[in-house]
Amino acid sequence: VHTRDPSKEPVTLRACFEHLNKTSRSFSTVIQELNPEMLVPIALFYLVLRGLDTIEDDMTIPLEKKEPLLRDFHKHMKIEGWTFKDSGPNERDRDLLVHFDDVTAELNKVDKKYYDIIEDITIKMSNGMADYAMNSEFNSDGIKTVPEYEKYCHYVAGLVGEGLTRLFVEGKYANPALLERMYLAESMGQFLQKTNIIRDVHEDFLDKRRFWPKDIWNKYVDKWEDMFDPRYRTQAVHCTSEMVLNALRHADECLFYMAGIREQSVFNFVAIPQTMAIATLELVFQNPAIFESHVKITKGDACSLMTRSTQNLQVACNVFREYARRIAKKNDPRDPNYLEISAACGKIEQFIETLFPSQ
Ligand code: PS7
Ligand code: MN
Ligand code: MN
Ligand code: MN
Ligand code: MN
Ligand code: MN
Repeated sequence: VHTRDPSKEPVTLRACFEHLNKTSRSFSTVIQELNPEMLVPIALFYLVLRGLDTIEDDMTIPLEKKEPLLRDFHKHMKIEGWTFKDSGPNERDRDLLVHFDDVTAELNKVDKKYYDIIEDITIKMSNGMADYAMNSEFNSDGIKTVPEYEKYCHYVAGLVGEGLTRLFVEGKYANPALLERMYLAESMGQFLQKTNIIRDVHEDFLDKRRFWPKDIWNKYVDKWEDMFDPRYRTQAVHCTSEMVLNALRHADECLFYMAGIREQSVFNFVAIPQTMAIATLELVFQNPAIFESHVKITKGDACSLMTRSTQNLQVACNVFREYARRIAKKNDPRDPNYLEISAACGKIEQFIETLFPSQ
């Protein structure tokens, strides 16, 4: 459809797309399929936030350095030639920060109406990340309550949803009514972030990081380490059910949000990560493997989800319904969350029925 012509691009923009490919996550592909108007602003928005997240995730940067680095990131990204070379050697996207001058050079060319949105979200996210980094340092208990957990997800993902929505509306690719219902964009981000936090539980444990709120896991085990002890597998799986239940509650608002998208490439960009997320929730549900390894949906499933997320809302809804049914089928009456999971799956199906009545 829309194809870039790298030979006509400035070297710094070409470099930005190479950085995007090297981050090699699900997003880089869907971003590059975006329409020409949204392509560069959203690619740069991604690289800015990826750079910010690389600093947030880096446990080798002492907090007294990390805090100002995060809080001043919106100033750094304005400075032509700014780079950061002190990421830990094992940081996955270290190279992006070493060559961040490619990003700053291109950001300075972005239309002001888009730049201001990127800047505003960067300021809010970086301060939120800094607050949490400070808190986990001084309060070894980390995230305690569900509202605290959701506030963290707001900073690192809900705000991305807000920024993207403002960009889409500015470009006339989404219904402006979404601006008056920003909680829908928030749900889009929460759904992705919560799924990521559930799936990455073991990897984050090895990194000595915990995002699951104590008020949830402490109902099942006394100490966080017990979640990874094979003797407590049943409790850990039941705890996962409560986390999955909490995430599933966003599903209907995600579908409602997607109804507000007015252009195919933007629809694909928002829908693919969401269908991947519900498939991932189904994969982690009742699955003890998440406590010892990195689980991932298969290439085949990912492929079929891609196809089914790039048709229209009705097809995407069918994907949601299918996975909601699979979750309901796997649901175990011995699980303390059984009734609520069952109700949540039913609610998703009902919501889809109101959007697209059968017969
Ligand atoms: C600007 C496309 C579409 C309305 C880098 C996209 C980490 C789960 O933690 O690498 O490294 O394991 O898999 C994306 C809403 C955010 C939320 C967030 C910027 C959707 C930095 C993304 C993405 C809102 C904070 C995946 C939530 O990272 O995780 C652009 C609408 C970045 C979105 C982080 C995580 C994304 C995430 P990790 P990943
Ligand atoms: Mn992070
Ligand atoms: Mn990360
Ligand atoms: Mn993660
Ligand atoms: Mn991971
Ligand atoms: Mn990690």
